[in-house]
Amino acid sequence: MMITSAAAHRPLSVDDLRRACVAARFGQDIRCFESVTSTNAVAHQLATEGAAEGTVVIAEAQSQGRGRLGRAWASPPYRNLYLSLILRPPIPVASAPQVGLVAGLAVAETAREWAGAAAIKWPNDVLVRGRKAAGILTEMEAEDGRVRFIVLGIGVNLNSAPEDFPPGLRDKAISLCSAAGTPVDRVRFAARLLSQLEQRYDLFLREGFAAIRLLWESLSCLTGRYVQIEGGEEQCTGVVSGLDGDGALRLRRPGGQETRVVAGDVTVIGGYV
Ligand code: BT5
Repeated sequence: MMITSAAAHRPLSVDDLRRACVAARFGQDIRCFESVTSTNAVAHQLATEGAAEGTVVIAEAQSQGRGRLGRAWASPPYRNLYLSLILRPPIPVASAPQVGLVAGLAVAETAREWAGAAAIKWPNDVLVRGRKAAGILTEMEAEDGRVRFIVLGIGVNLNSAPEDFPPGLRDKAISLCSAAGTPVDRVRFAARLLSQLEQRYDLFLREGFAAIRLLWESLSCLTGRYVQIEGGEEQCTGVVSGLDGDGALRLRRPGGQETRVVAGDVTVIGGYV
């Protein structure tokens, strides 16, 4: 795909994003900022004030971009996509993690349009050539056992060069531009992502997680891999056999028994070669 680097470095604007956006609901209301602490923090505030499902917050830079468990998300300015989407799914709290998996599928599918080899690493990282190109942070507010709203925070490395990342991340992170060898038009990417997110989210609401599971598994880079799980309830190793009906990771332990993992960080033993 030939994209001029002028398009890749065009500043993000609400007008351009709205014009490019073909999703029916996601992105109809877009708030675009030069710099914020975290797009998730801004979206959370808007959701608390009653912002509608589909409202999107985008920033050129984040001073406190965050990952899971208080980790930081490196957010160099003007190169990438830092986006938060407000969702109000009519689902019980226990099903909320599935929304993160739905998002991981949509991000990976969109990334594949630019960098063919993108894969999903449970729960919802997107990797290209074994390096992380995108991460997702799902933050939820609940009421009476039901989801009140979810803020879906998505960071995608689109045009970062290796030197834009902190030194400790340079051998772990990658941008789609580095992978594909051509700059990524950020407006086009954001519009495609919102459209894909809406399509997969609607499928999930209509038909349940079963409709997502096989699509997700077809893009998983973990199935059949020997992995170590850290955090969550226990630390363990085993071979990934797939995704359970509710989105938990199924693991065959060295003794042969099957375990379900509902939370934690996965490391592939021996890497991705
Ligand atoms: C995530 O957390 O991967 C979720 C990242 C979500 C970021 C988005 S940006 C828009 C929205 N607003 C926010 O404030 N956050 C969301 P986790 O699985 O905990 O991974 C974090 C780890 O990924 C870090 O500890 C680093 O090792 C690595 N990392 C940090 N920045 C990265 C980057 N830009 N690219 C690749 N890896 C990165």
